[in-house]
Amino acid sequence: MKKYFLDNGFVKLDSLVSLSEVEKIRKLYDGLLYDKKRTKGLRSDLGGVENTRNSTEKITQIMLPSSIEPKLLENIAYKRALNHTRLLLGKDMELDFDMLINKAPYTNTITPWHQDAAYWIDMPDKRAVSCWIALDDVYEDNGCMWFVPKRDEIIKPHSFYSEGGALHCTANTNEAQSIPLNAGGCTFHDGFTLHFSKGNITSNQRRALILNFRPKKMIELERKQGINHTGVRKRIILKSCGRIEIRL
Ligand SMILES: O=C(O)CCC(=O)C(=O)O
Repeated sequence: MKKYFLDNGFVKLDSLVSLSEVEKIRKLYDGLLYDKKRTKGLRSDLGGVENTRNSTEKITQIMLPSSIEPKLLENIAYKRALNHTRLLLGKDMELDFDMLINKAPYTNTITPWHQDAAYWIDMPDKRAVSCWIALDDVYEDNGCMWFVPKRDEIIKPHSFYSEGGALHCTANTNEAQSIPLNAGGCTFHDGFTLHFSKGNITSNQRRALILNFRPKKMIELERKQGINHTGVRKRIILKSCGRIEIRL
């Protein structure tokens, strides 16, 4: 797994947790998904503000769900994802933040091609792992993850795909691979890996819990700069290379 991850920038694990653990997460997850009050300030639509205005969320993102529902942290998924991450990138890796991303039924809204590092501040130690855990069976038609096997550690110029929504970049995606998973399976990807998902054209939710890990020292550095991943877009810096950096 480690060699595959280091060579390609992503790797899949067919089963991170059992269905009974998935069921426990789903209960807490749905409690947050359907509660706009408790999630206020941490919730947005990656499909863009246009959807929020119409009150139909297409891609619901809830940052730091475990800060509202600490029981999530007790789930074995967090421990197992951390253990795998440490095997992939080192013993100093820690949980930086978690988030929920849900694609509601028939919303058919893509998560555009992007690299996660485009959302983050530039850090001297660039190691990072996102563990994307499927809480439903996922496949192309409901929005499973796609990855382009990685060749380098360059961040491409990113811009907003839709007003107030997700970032995107243009890239050669000829070699992209879709990664269907059963509920309880997961993928791990690093901050430079290009990824995307199609819209959900099915009658069910596509629920994912995402755990982001980075070196302990880099988390301390972020916090010193006031970055705690609440999703509040505090500052937008246009870098000379054209890259947009959004502090989340
Ligand atoms: O769930 C999705 O559609 C996108 C997830 C993603 O971009 C991420 O986990 O970095």
